[in-house]
Amino acid sequence: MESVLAEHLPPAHIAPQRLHEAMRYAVLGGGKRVRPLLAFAAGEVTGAHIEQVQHAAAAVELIHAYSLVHDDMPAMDNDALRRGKPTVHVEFDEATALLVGDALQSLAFDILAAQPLANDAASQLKMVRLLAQAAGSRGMAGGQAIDLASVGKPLDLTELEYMHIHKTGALIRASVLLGAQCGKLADSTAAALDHYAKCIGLAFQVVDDVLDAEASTATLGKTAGKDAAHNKPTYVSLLGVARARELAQELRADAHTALIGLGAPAERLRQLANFVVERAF
Ligand code: GRG
Repeated sequence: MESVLAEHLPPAHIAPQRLHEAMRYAVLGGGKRVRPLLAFAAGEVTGAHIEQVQHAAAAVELIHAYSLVHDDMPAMDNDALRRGKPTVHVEFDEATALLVGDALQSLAFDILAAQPLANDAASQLKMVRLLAQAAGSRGMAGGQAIDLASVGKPLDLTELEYMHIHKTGALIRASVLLGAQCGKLADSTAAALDHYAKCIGLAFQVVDDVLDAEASTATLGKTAGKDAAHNKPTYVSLLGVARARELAQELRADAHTALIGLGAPAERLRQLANFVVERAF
């Protein structure tokens, strides 16, 4: 994944050098790469070629990287540390960070349009639209808008879940479905993968909330304890750490159940559900 991303990103010596340098800084050398791993694992279920999945995986990771760059900016979360490094607007400047996000998003769609990912043009167009919808106002960007509007407000569990299904879940779902769509995807498999993705998308966020409350800044590579400091509604603030951990386990069990009919090729998806719940960073 690292080499695929490095190849897709414009070289830092090509103009505009500072923007290209900042794009590479934002994407390379950090991050768990959970979304690409999900795409590769889902591709194994549908017999997709890795040479195709790698481009879909890169596109999703670029959208994710853009969202982190923008989320860290002063107008949003205003954070100075990401992936163990100064955030892009701190290392470069705010205007550059804004452009980095814009350019990473464009590059993601360039890749989806340019690389041969599916067996026919109509399927590939469907993939472009899937990512566009996952990233847009009815997906990740919309979830972020709800998040920004909810600071200091007492959300209930249903409202919290709605926000996270969009903010974090939409892109995780797109990672799984895009990887799967690089192969032959039957409707019944798509439904099972969709359910799996929804469960681990929520589990990912529940664990993120627990880690924000319990892990250290050094372990996370980003500022810990921000949710409580900003009076943000989270699974931990609503349920407490112990119940939030239980909920993550329940979501993992649901995710595993969704995979039962898919047999051995879904083993890596099973393992990734474990990773999402057991991760310490
Ligand atoms: C700016 C449109 C826009 C959206 C931002 C993703 C996001 C929406 C905000 C990030 C803030 C945040 C902490 C979200 C919670 C879960 C999450 C997405 C964490 C970061 O993802 P990881 O843990 O990060 O996969 P790495 O660095 O490992 O890739």
